[in-house]
Amino acid sequence: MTRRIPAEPFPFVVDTAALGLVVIDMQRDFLEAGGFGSSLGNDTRPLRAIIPTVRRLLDGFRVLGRPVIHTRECHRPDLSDCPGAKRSRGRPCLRIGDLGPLGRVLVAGEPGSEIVPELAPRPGESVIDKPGKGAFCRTGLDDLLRRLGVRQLVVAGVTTEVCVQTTMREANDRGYECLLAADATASYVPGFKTATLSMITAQGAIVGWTALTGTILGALQ
Ligand code: C5J
Repeated sequence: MTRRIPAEPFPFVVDTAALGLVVIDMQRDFLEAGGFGSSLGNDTRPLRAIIPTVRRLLDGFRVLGRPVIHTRECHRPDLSDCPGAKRSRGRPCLRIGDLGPLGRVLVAGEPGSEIVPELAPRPGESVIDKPGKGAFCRTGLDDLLRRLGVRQLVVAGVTTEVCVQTTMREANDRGYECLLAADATASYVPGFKTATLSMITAQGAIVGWTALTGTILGALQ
């Protein structure tokens, strides 16, 4: 069934049988004090503020019965998938792999790498662990989406200008169409979010579309 979702820069025409939801990195390491994000000096509150909206989007897709995919940015315990250039970047008080209040920073299986409890994946939902910022880089996401018959993505999560935008650009290059839920994504730096939404929709949706969660769910019902 085809639906028309009012969106920027123009309506997103969706084939509901080809639609999936991708929720990027809503992990304790990014959303809680003591995690990776706060170790880089960030205030985590803007990220925590979107939890109820992401939950609304998740619940909407669950009711629709469309595929839900969660991603987590994390590394193997031996850090063999973490380039030195990534580990050494910035001046964090904790580096990737160091032991912090949420366990080892950005390491799979540690408490900090888990998705916050309010948004915990349900049985049947896919979870993609990714070593990079983009969810297609060294993961099985492309294969998974093809298996599921998904060609159009609603995207949510954090942070807008890093992992969300990188994933949307990767998806775009692979032929997927992406609609970003503008109130279900956040950045530690609010100005970066605003700029990213503009970049995505510029030049006739060069990366994708944006719309509010209520608008998306309203059009899909
Ligand atoms: C960052 C992410 N910001 N999930 N990761 O390092 O955006």
